[in-house]
Amino acid sequence: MKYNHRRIEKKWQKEWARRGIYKTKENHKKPKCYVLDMFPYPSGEGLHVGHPKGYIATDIYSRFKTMNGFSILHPMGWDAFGLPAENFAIKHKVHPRIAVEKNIKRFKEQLSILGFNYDWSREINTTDPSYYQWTQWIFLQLFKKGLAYEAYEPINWCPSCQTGLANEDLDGNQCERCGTVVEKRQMRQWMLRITKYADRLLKDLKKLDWPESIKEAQRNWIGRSEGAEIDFPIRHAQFSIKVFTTRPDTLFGATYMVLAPEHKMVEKLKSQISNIKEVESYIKKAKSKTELERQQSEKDKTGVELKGIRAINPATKEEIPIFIADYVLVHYGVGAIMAVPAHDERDFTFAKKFGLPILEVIRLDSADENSLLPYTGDGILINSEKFDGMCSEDAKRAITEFVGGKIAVQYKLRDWVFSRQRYWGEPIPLVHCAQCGIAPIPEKDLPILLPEVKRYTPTGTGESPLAGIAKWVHTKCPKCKGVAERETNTMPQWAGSSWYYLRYIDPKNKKTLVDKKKGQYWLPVDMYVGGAEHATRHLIYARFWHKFLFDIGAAHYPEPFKKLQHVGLIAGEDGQKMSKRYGNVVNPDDMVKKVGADALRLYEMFMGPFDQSVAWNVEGILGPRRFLDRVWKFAQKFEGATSKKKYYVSIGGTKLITTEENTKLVRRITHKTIKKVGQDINEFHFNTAISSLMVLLNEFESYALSGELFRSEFFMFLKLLAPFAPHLTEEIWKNVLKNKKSIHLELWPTFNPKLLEETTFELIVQVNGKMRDKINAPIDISQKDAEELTFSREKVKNILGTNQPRKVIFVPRRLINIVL
Ligand code: ANZ
Ligand code: ZN
Repeated sequence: MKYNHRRIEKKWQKEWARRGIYKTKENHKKPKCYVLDMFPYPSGEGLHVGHPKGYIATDIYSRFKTMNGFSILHPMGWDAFGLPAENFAIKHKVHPRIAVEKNIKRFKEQLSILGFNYDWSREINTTDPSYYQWTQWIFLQLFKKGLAYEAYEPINWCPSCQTGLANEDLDGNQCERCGTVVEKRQMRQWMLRITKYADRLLKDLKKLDWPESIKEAQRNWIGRSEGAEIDFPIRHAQFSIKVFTTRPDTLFGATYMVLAPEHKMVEKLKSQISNIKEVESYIKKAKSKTELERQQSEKDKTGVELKGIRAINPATKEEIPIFIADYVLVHYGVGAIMAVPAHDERDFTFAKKFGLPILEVIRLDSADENSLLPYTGDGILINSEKFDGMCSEDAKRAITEFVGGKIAVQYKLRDWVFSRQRYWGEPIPLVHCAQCGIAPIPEKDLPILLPEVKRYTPTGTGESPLAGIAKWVHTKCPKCKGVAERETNTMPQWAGSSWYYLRYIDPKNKKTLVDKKKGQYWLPVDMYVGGAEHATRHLIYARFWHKFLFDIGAAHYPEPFKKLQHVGLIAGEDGQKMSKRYGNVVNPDDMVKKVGADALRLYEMFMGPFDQSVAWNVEGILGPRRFLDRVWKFAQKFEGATSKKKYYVSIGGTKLITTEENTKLVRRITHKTIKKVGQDINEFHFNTAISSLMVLLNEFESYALSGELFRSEFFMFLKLLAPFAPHLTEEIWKNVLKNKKSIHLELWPTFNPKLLEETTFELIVQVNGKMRDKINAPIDISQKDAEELTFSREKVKNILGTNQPRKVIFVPRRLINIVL
């Protein structure tokens, strides 16, 4: 019989679903393993072969864990609110709800043909009211704790998507969704106080088993700096201007001061600034630049002096000039700096351009006369009066104290701009009442349903389309029962994905977000797999929400995702990103039809190291397919073989001394493979796991083998292959080997450590010192047996021809050299 993947795969998928073998078994006595994929947003284009790579990995991993006796939670769902779904709907002129329904259906079909072990009874959809009811509930809790607040600061505005965006939604200065350069726009918005969690988000990274690169990205995004705030008095004035510095040890070298153009002191000192026209025109120009442009204007530093006013360096008591310059950002630190041109790159360039004094106060070695400026490292103080000779470390504290400054910590992380002026999102559950101000909707009235509308395209006025639905907007205030208006902004696409993994634990619970006992059992997620592009977006937001939910007792572990693995992309055959735009998309459905889901799964895991990107290769997939054909063919030898009957397997391979020896040898390799494949799956080294399975099959095929012994080795092999090729192995397991239970409910084979000890070695065969052959030989083989083995090899016979060896040199456990 031929290996007919179409027949086999459909059949088992149906059978598994009918028997519910992948339904989560929540046995609290067993160890648990929560395996999670970053859930997809169901785009209209469907899946290409790159998308399932991570899903194949979690499928293999969770099957492996199941076979190792764990209770497994391996769910799937849809992240369906937000801009991508809405932009798709607008482009194709269908209501987002309809588009999302249709796309989910298509995605689910595509996933189902790959034979995944998802427990679909736990499927969630972020746009389902029974789900977003709880997203709204979380918002209410944030609001009640003062962590959600209204603000009017200028925020990022995408003129194409026509909505406000968070810093995390940008790629540099562009909208991450559509690539348009964002503008700053002052508007009312809802913010979440993520900065309150900055320190914990940073500290707890230590607890996580994540790739170092992702932890580092989060550290940089949070951007903690320790330094000091120091007051610089203003000459002839009653007040001073505060600066934030990480280098108080350089204070004696502060030869001027720089304020952000937006700094409120400029307005306050206006009457004393003699060149106010020039100053104001500079401010106007600076405001039109994006933050990124301002930070990047590295080479050409611009600025204007505030003529007529001067500050006093609190250490030297000398008067110094004050500038405004756009390289100082208003929202970082306190929006003002002391400039130390001798020890800061930016200040150095600026001072050179404006001819300002450069005073060296730090040297690496106080004896070194010609150090190159700017020197930005720590060192020994000079030109700093009584602090001369002190090291930077000590001087930081001493000088801060000396001038009455205070230790301060700054973060780059900004509060999260949480409102969108778009239709397709969770309504924010608040009302605006003339009497009571902002009033939260009572929990019992959740969910606040997203109303059906005819027009859902953005208004462009800065208002959400919901603002146009008078019937929906006008409501009663829950506090005073008077007339009130609903909040019309919606939540960003990140809302639903910031807590979805919690809901899978208890998806149908109507009373609470997640039952406490269940939460305690399943949390944290043990293995989370997804793209690295989420490093400073989803993965920061979800950690923030999780910590908040933990604080209010709604989640049951301080961190959501204990271990994280990132997936390397699969590129098109041309090496470019796989996309309709480049016409290089490979469709998984076609591949499954052609070579089968098992071969596709195997290929994607075999292509290269899991976390690296690789290009698709049409030929490449045939290798794994041929491997499966060989497994199939080999299995046929067992047709009808019962456990009692002795039988003999040989594909005409080398007969190594005796059949018993052969079998022992193969048995040992099998146990080695058990160890290796287990380790590899645990570490997500799927490619090497597969290659050891391929090697093992080669061994099976190339030795004459016999007896009971071998039958159990082949069983083990199949179990090792089962997570990778679930359909083929199940077919052989049940229909060829006549087992009753599904192979996927079997226990993972254990290896016998004794068998791992080497009993053979690779005997190198040389003729006149040149390597000609390699033979697997028993470790204690005698010279006589080794010679016999060597001279019986075809290769060796051909080389020797009629020549008689002059001498044979044998090095035990190494080589045999035939000298002619
Ligand atoms: C004096 C000084 C001397 C500085 C020196 C550095 C080196 P991080 O590490 O990124 O926190 N700074 C402070 N506020 C700023 C703002 N709003 N815009 C631009 N730059 C600002 O950097 C902290 C340093 O960046 C601070 O320490 C300050 O310059 C500058 F040899 O103060 B420093
Ligand atoms: Zn946009």
